[in-house]
Amino acid sequence: MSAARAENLGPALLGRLPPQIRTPAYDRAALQPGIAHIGVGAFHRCHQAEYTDDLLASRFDRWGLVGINIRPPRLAETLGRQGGLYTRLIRQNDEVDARVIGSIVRVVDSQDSAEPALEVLASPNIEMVTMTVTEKGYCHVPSSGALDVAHPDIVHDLANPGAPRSVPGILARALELRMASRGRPLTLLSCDNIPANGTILGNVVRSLAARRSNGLADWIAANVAFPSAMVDRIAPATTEADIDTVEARFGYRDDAVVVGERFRQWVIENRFAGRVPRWDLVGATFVDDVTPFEHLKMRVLNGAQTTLSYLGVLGSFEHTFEAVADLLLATFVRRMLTEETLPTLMPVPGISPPAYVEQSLVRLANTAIRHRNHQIATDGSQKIVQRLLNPIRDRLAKGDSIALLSVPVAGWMAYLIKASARFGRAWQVSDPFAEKIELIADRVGRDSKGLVEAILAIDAIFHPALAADDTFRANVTIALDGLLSENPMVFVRHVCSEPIDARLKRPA
Ligand code: CS2
Repeated sequence: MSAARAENLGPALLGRLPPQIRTPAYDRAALQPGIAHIGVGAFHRCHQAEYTDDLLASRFDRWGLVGINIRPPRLAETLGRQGGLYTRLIRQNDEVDARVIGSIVRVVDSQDSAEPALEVLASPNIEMVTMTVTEKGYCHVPSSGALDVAHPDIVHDLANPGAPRSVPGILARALELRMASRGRPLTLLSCDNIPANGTILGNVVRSLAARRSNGLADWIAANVAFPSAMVDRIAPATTEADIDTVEARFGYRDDAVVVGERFRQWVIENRFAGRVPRWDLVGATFVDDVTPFEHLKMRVLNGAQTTLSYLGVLGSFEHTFEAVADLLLATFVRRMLTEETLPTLMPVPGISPPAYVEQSLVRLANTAIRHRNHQIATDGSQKIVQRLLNPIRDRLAKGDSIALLSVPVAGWMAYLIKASARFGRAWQVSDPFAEKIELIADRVGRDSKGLVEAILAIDAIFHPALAADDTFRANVTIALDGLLSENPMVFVRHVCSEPIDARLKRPA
């Protein structure tokens, strides 16, 4: 026998929620769709949708959100049942702050065909399209930023431009429909952690448009903006336990709960086409150049997360907060960021980088944010360029040491190698290059030099000039050897007490 199910969150429940739960402070019935968002996952619900909710509360305008999911999970029914409402929990160690967000007007599922997505994106009332489609959603070559024309979805979309599957294909088709209907200008705003995300998004969409002979490329040049943006808030995938927490604490059921930390940041390049939601009035910053903010965030916060995820899995830690609570891993990450990453950063208006490092480490230590190392380790091939390899290239150009930054690069390799059959399938992985690395591991076996040589030859990830750099190869080889050893943490301890390149320089 199961207990009676608690009432589901929905408009009818809004007036009866416990008083500590903040609810939308505007007339939701008057809300009109103005923004479309692709990829309504935990991060979007915790970030852009909250900023938009703030904006609607402070200055009601035409900026309701229509969510589009083109990949699993299906969400239209779950959120539809709740009238678009969901609970956003901020959790900071013991503190819990609950708020119901109302900015999402509706969600459409477009996993089986692009039609529902295209209908929304081409509709005249949409003037802003934001997206969180993960790094690999852009179908670009990570090392160059160019459209990956060999990507199966892009091959498909080039042959079937009217029925696209990829994000670039869907956007190009939507713009074509808008051109045909003489639609309004549109801003396409990437909110993913890829370098110069607006530039890459512009590249991949324009590359497809340039292959059409109907003037689409010219129409895009005159009517579409692709600003870059830096987004930040740690918001892991929602778990059953999060849903249960809401039910236990507040007495209602919400199948679309999201949990995030208190910190949030959104820096957007001031380059728009048409009208813009004034997110700058509610905490976002509009700037001329996002680059310094982006480097700071991806190299420090994301770089630390990625490092802790690989070293964390290798050291048997389940979540980030557990990995960073380990004195050895915390020492390693702090030293890596301070000694090697910080000197690669450009001045960031209003932010002290050393203070940002400390603040990031405190954020990662938040015990109420249960961010699984395996979640962060996912798709590492799409993340290491901006988080680790770009700062490494900057340092190599100046002849600076890369002993510490090479360790998480080898960590990514070790993570995939240890998941291969030849190495005993230590865990399950998800990365577009997992299969390639499994083949390499099977062929090469336990020979770190051979493994590094073969993996660095993957030029979609490693720029050929970087792959050919002797210092880089030597550092990564030593690190991989240590991380594949019986006790990888002994190796990390060793690196902390004696940087790898000190050993490289020592006479044999
Ligand atoms: C994480 C990010 O999964 C990951 O790759 O590093 O989702 C990270 O939590 C966000 O970028 C924080 O803003």
